[in-house]
Amino acid sequence: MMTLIGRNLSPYTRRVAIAMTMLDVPHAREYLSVTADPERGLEINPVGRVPALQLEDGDTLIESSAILDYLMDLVGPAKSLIPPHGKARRDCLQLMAIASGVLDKSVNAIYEARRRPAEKIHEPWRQHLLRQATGGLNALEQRPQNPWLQGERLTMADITTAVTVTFLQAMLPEVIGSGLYPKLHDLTARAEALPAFQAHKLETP
Ligand SMILES: N[C@@H](CCC(=O)N[C@@H](CS)C(=O)NCC(=O)O)C(=O)O
Repeated sequence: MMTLIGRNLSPYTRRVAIAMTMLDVPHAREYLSVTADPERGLEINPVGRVPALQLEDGDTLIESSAILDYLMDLVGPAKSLIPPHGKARRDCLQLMAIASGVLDKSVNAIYEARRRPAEKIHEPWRQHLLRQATGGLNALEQRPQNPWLQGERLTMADITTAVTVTFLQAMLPEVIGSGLYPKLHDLTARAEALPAFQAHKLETP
């Protein structure tokens, strides 16, 4: 059986866990914190990050987008949560890139504030990162929802957006403020009510 490595505190790991449950891909789980166990992080991933997906043939995949690409290929085009062709595929990958870009900037802003001694935090840089995260959130908020970002079928664009918003609500509430992104909050509430999201709730540190 495959093993997904990483905790649900990691939104990148969480989006893979949710997709695996939605797609009924059997898997075990190793709830690794690379902060607590950096040696194990480097064992499973040359750059020491989660998620990683250990396959039955002994290979280990890293990088959530590459792991998702593998999983979508495995389940085939009819079940895939990333549309297989054309404009819908391009659109899905772009929406995922915006949402994961928001995550990258937000995670870096959190590291800037929490991983440095107080006198070494460079507030202008943290603000720059938060402005970039806000740019991505504004772009996602403008996107119509019918009822999902790509129409009637939920895709990885929705999963990535919802895990991002939930992560920000817990970790950077000042950025996602409840009145600021009504459509994103609505989409996230609908997604978080789904059984696959409930099965992999965000952990808090
Ligand atoms: N682009 C990567 C990002 C993964 C990532 O940054 N994971 C974080 C957890 S949220 C991590 O392992 N951080 C530890 C570190 O970078 O030292 C992906 O999508 O898999």
